[in-house]
Amino acid sequence: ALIEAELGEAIATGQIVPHYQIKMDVGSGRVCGVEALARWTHPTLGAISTAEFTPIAEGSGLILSLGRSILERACRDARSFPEGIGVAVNLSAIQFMRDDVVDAIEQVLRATGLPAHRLTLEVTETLMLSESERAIDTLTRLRDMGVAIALDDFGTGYSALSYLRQFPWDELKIDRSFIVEMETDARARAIVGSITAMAHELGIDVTAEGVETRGQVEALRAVGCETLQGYFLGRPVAVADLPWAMLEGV
Ligand code: G
Ligand code: G
Ligand code: MN
Ligand code: NA
Repeated sequence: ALIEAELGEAIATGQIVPHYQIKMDVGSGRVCGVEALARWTHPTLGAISTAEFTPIAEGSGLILSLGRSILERACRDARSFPEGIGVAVNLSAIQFMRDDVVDAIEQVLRATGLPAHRLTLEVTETLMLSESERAIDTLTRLRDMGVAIALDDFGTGYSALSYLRQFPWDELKIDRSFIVEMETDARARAIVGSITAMAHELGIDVTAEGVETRGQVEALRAVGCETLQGYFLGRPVAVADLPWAMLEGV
């Protein structure tokens, strides 16, 4: 109850800001992008879990101002990132289904001066469950603007292969639940390898999420997955703490 009451003010006063988790290119060991993840530091309660307040934001409509604030800050921060490094921002289905979503994103890009090609929007397949034609139309307009579109949490939910056929995703993010089993389960390795091969065949980049061990890095390298994200590479950190140097020995 406290959270709900304070969420609006927290958004307005900048208590909730994006932190960033790096993504690494497995071939070169270089940072190749970052994902923005909302973090709330409450003045007296300290850190409040994103998994806790995001559903409340979605249930109360505050997700619109929260989403806008995170997107704006992420685009502004990204202007100071090294050449070629873009930022990925999660877009909730509620934000996405607004009539003005394309205009709103265009406006943020204009206001912050971030070139569209340095922004990736991460969406989940829940968008496609209802009104999929409208969803595809919106995704197409965003992509035509130059924004990259990633399908997040792939492998959870229904993951109908038709989603891969219906839209030219730029990136597919394989859910952590598959990655965590890769060292011990040949079936998980086969699934991740097959998803990766299929995505590449379709011209889609693949990111493995939730990489926590060196063994997982090796297993992902072996199946040809080129981009890794997870605690093994780095936890989400404040913008000032982002490590841009090449990751040694990964
Ligand atoms: O980073 P973390 O585990 O705390 O995130 C929990 C969930 O909240 C994840 O599903 C993540 O995608 C989502 N999330 C984090 N930041 C944002 C955001 O800025 N916007 C939206 N819509 N979801 C976010
Ligand atoms: O839903 P989405 O994929 O956007 O959310 C990513 C979530 O996963 C964030 O909450 C982020 O903090 C979390 N995360 C990132 N890397 C790891 C990891 O290596 N292990 C675990 N358990 N969670 C991770
Ligand atoms: Mn995500
Ligand atoms: Na994800």
